[in-house]
Formats: sequence, C-alpha cells, structure tokens
Amino acid sequence: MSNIQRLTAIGAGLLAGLVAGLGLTLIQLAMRNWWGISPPQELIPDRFAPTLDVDRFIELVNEYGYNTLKRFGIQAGLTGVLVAATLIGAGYAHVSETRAANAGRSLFLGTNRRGLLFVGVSFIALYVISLAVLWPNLDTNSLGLPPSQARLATAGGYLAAYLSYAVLLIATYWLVTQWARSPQTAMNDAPHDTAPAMASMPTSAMPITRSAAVQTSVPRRTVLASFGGAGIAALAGAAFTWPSVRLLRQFEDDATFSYDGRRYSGPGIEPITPQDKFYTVTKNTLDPDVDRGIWRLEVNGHVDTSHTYDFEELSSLPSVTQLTTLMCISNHVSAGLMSNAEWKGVPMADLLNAAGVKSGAVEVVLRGADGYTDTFSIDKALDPTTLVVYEINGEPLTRIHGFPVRIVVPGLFGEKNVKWVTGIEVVTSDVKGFYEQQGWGPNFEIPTRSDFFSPTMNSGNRSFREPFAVNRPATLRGRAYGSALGGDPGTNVSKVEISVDDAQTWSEVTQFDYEGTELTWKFWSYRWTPTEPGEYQLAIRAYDGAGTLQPVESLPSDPREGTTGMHRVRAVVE
Ligand SMILES: Nc1nc2c(c(=O)[nH]1)N[C@H]1C(S)=C(S)[C@@H](COP(=O)(O)O)O[C@H]1N2
Ligand SMILES: [Mo]
Repeated sequence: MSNIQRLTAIGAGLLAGLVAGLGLTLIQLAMRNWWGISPPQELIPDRFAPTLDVDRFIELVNEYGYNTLKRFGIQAGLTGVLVAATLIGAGYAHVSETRAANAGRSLFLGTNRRGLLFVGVSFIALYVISLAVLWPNLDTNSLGLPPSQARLATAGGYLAAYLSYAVLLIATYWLVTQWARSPQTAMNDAPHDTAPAMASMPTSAMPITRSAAVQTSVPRRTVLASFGGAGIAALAGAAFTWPSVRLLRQFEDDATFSYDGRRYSGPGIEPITPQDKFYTVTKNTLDPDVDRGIWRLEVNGHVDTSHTYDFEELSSLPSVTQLTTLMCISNHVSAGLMSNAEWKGVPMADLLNAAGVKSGAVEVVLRGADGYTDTFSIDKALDPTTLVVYEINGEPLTRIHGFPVRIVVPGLFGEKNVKWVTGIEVVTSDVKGFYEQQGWGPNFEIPTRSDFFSPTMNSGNRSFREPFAVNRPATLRGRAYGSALGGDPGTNVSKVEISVDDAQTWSEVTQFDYEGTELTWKFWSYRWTPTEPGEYQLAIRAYDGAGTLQPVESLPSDPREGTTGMHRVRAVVE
C-alpha cells in the first residue's frame, strides 16, 4: 500500500469517525431529551467537580463565575467525545488497511477481522471505563426515575449509544472507501462479492485483495475519487450537524445560564418571595425536567421496610405548611442568594418512621434526579420541621425549584435543601455529599446575619445611592435572620441594633415590618433623622434567640460559615 493510499485511508477513517461521533452526539442528545439519560459529557463534570478542593473551587468561581465553568465543562465534554470518536475512526482505518488485515476475507460492509476486533475492543473498553468511572453518577435521570432504576437506564442507554457509534463508524467508513474506488475497480474488487467463492481458499492464495484492487487502479483516479468520497461524507456529516446544531441551540435556551445565581434583593423585596423571584442556585448546566408520572421517591437504607412513593401517595399523606427562609452558603453579606417562602409537604420524619429507622443510623443521604447528593444527621432528618415538599406559596414547585418534590431543612445552608429529590437513604456512616466532598462544612448552619436593603444602594451595597437631607426623617429598612442554634423556643432574632457612627454606638431597632417565625427572616425598619451634614458610616447587627451576637468580622468566603460580617453602608447627608 502506497503512502498516499495509506493517508487516504486514514483521512477516510478520521472523516468516518467524526461523522459517527456527530451521530453519537445526536443520539445522546435525543436520549437525554426522551429518556432523561445524561450522557458522559454531562456526568463527567459532575463526577469531578466534587473532587476539587474547596479553596480552589471558590477561587475558580470567583475568577470565572459558575456559568463559565459549566460552559467549559460541557464544551470540553462535547469536544472530547468528538475527538475520541474521530481518533477511533483513524485507528479503525489504520488497522483495517494493514496488509495482514486485508489478506483476510471481508466480513460485511467492508470489515475484516482485525478491523472488527479493533472496533469491538474500543467499544468494550469505552463502555467499561464509562461505567466504572461514572458509577456514582449513573443514578442521574432527568425525568425523575428513582436511583436504582436510573442506574439501569443509564447503563442501557450508554450501551445502545456506543453500539450505534460502532455501527455508524463501520458503515460510514465503508461508504467513504467504497466511493473512493473507481467504478471498474470497485466492481473487480468488491471482495465481499467474490469472497464466498474464495472462502475455501487459503487466504494467501486469494488472487485479489482489497488493497491489491486499489493498487491496480490509477492512483490519480483514486485520489480524485476519494475527494468524491470526502464530499459524500461531508454531506453525511452535514446531515448530522444540522439537527445537532438545532438540539444544541435548544439546549442553550434550556440551560441554567440565564437563571443560575438569580438573587432576591433591593428595596422592592417582599417578606414572602414569589416563586418566580426566589433566589436560584444549581450545579447543573441543564436542570432536570421531571415527569411527575415517572418520578418516584425511594426511602431505603438502614430501615426495616424500604418503600417507594409515587407522587399521588406522597401528596395524599397528612401535610404541613411552614414558612422557611433558605440561603446559599455562597451568599455574600447583604446579597440576594436568600429568600423566604411558605412550603407545603410531608415531614421527613413521617416517611422515616413509616420505614422504621434501625438503631445505629447516623445520617440520611438525599439524592436528586440530577445526581446531586447531600446529607444531614438522622436527628435533623427526624426533626418535625424538616419537610419533603411539593408546594411553594400554594403553587406546585416550578422546574427550577425542584419540581415535583424537594427537601426543606430549616437552618441549614441551601445546598442541603435537595431539589428534584428521588432518594432518601438512611446510612450508618458519615457520607459526604456533592459539595461536602470539596471540603465545605461540617456544620452547614446558617449563621445569624442582618443587612440593609432600602433605600437603594450602589452596586456592592456599600453606599446609598441618593444623599439624605438634614433634619428630614428617612426610613432605613433591612433583614435579619437568626441562626437555628439559638431561639428555641421563640423567635430566632431576639434583637437588632443599628449604628450611624461607624459602629461606635448602637441603638436598638424596635420596628419590625415582618416578624416572621423562628424559621424565617424578619424585616426591620428604622427612622433616621440626621441633624448634621457630612459622611456617615451606618452598620447593622443582630442577636439570635439565645442572645448571641452575629459574626461581625468579615470572612470573605468561609467553607464552614459562608460569607459572614457586618453590613456597613456609607451615607452622605446634605
Ligand atoms: N438536586 C439538587 N438540589 C440542590 C442543588 C442542586 O444543584 N441540585 N443546589 C443546592 C443549592 S447550592 C442551593 S443554594 C439550593 C437552591 O435552591 P433554589 O434554587 O430553589 O433557591 O438548592 C440546593 N439543592
Ligand atoms: Mo447553595
């Protein structure tokens, strides 16, 4: 085989691999769409994000933003799969076209034993590696299949997808090389046509092998014809590209980029956050779109009797409604990754008691349809305020807030409030959830905090936008949230104090526009009448129900307590 023929073959292999890779991507996107099966391109970032060290993770998020990291993860995954698919195509061409391989008889679609072996080994290796590496994440299913079924669905889906790739690769390569041969030589050649007659001959005695046939044709024609083949392959590629691009565009519209990190803050905020304004955080690039009919909740692990609930059974159990404030651990002082709502659902304790928690239980592990996991202690799980909820402010949860069912666990950071929950497993050891593995924690209790939200501040909430007027009363307003550690019984925030002289002297705030409950924030207001023009440094601080002062020292982002500190705002009086 001449060098030019070898190069032509490798080129055909690359092309066939790329086309088959695009086909694979298309099949994966379709499976994601129809059956909720997350492809490796989506699970690999999920698999490795938790292995990042917490400080590195905070650094990366601060530098690039979560959305950029997600985009990078998905793009790297999509590109990686296409590159791998293309290289396997080249490998297939190389192995198929060696003299030894061509000396054997053709099996079907121009394959020979060596070529088939190469595809088979690549297929098995990729499949086994995918399952082994992604094992912890295979229980992801965006339609809401419970973990045990989701794992089977994903394993089956990968099998089908990889097999499709193998068949596409062989077929496309055959198409390209078939075309690359001139009509006459293709007729003389076609080893698969003549093979039956020669099957009984020793291979070495075969008069015409495929490479021999190619060699007998005029090389220039072969090269020209292979351009024709390339054209056909390019057309086939385009046929895959078009729907792929369409699906990718739909993916972009659907992706979480537009709402991940949505905040709720500013002078207009209400004590109870409307669902469509509720702050939003998700690890996902594409959130689950759970089908309530398919969705199930498995309660299992260290219990007497496991049970799987469907939505109807869960929502027909005795329910409670409860006001609860949620806050993300990445919320900055006075920022808006915090909201309050009225939740309706079933106490987790009812489900656990029905299952019968065995002695020795330590934690519950919660799983979401997106493969997210988090944990808290069995005591917290059995606390009557820890809920498995399906309504917020009297409406079903929307997709982005965990439809159809999520966890609400008062006093613990947002990440413990697992959305799209499909599994509650009782365990006897200290298991680590998605972010916990990075090194966050161990307490996850929202510390007592307070801030100003009105009047309007400049970005960063460090100064008021408009000057205040001498001797004219102004109303300052803000929030206060007390740690669940204090305040039992009674309200969590026992006192709020304000300073207008740079934290030198403090006055108690006595007006509360929203008292809330022991599980929620409060809204406070304060009439301030400055008597002298000048610059003022205002500050606010709160005490929890046990009378403990909030953390006042500024911690930019602490893996244990999140961002803490006292909110200080500059005011100009004219
Ligand atoms: N399944 C699942 N649950 C999840 C998350 C997630 O990515 N997946 N993010 C968590 C984080 S970090 C926060 S702060 C809250 C945010 O809930 P919200 O978007 O409804 O406000 O959900 C938590 N629950
Ligand atoms: Mo969060």
